[in-house]
Amino acid sequence: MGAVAESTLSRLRADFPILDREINGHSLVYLDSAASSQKPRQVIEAMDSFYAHSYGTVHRGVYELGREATELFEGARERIAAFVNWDSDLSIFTRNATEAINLVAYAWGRGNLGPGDEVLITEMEHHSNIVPWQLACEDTGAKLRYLSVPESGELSLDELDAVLAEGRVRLVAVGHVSNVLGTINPVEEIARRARAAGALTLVDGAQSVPQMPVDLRAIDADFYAWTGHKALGPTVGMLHGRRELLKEMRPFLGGGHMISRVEREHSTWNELPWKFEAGTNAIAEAIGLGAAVDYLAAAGMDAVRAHERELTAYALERLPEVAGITLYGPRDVDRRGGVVPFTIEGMHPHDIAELCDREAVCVRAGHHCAQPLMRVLGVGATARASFHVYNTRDDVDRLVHALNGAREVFGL
Ligand code: 7TS
Repeated sequence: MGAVAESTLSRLRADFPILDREINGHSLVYLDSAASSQKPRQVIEAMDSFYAHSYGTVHRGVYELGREATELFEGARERIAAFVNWDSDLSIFTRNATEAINLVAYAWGRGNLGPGDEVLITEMEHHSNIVPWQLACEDTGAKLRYLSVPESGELSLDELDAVLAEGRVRLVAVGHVSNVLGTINPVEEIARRARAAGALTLVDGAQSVPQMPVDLRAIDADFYAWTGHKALGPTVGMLHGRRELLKEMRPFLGGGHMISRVEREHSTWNELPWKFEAGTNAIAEAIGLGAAVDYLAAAGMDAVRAHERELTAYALERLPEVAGITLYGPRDVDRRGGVVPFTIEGMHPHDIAELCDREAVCVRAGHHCAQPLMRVLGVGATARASFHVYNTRDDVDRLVHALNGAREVFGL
């Protein structure tokens, strides 16, 4: 199966101009797509063509360029919404996943949370899905609680049920795929159980939408946030929400574009989704993300997922050859996405990343914006390799080679 997946996608490598680069005399091995993915020429060309031939601002100009820009921009929104199976008027452009989560924490959180309420997150969240809730809880008197992450790296639905049964949780905010452990969380089941207990669910899909099929109607959460730059697109984010909630919520940011009528003392709001899009949008970025989802849809998200699964399995097989290495996250590749965190005894993760860089192997080192999880794992930092469509088994071999070389430099 793995061989099929790799041969299906191997032709895609040629679409990524950056992979032609050499660094320090070595061809580039980019293993940091969980931080941000590289871009295919189709995305670069869509943005370039917009700037070169159709540039104008949206929703305002009565002239041809304004009409073209609006069509390209709203057309991108429609295809992006369809890509995750959600309504386009309930799909809001944001700066990134972080802003999408903050939008909910401000516009829903401030209006609905209060003393006695609880927001439930997990110990494996990215800071983007922790800090906005800390601030919302501070402002409203609600309490922030965490589901624990055990050694297996997988959440316990029994623990979820036990906390929900106490009856105080108003919102469960959980990552779909962990950016550190790779764990694929059962968000459909979490949303179902939360709803049964009278709580809403927000899913942070920053790591899931780029690498696996995501069907928002099937997941049936109340809010779903993600970010384009990890999904082969530019720096723009998305928030998808349930109609009745978005209608009721106050706007997040005020300004142009999001209003219907402005009086001296108060205003009324534009229709969805524009009520939540204050100011001039990141127009070219939205168009670029439209091209990115077209690209991913053409590759086939089942094939993308199969490719990442295959590379993760291969990495989990080969990395233990490096002496002193510790791998983290679920062992079962059916339950984890394309990220592989690791530490090597006697070497700081930053030294690992720096020595890999000498061979043009890009891996991330640090706390991965998940400091509470690092404490649970009992480490200050890890190194992390992560994959996308353009990676190959050869990249994993190059990583293993670079790691063995790094150990030698350290005299290990
Ligand atoms: N949520 C998760 C699960 C993420 O992995 C990230 C980014 C974010 C939210 C934030 O995305 P942004 O576009 O709003 O910044 N994660 C990482 C990472 O793992 N390394 O660098 C960024």
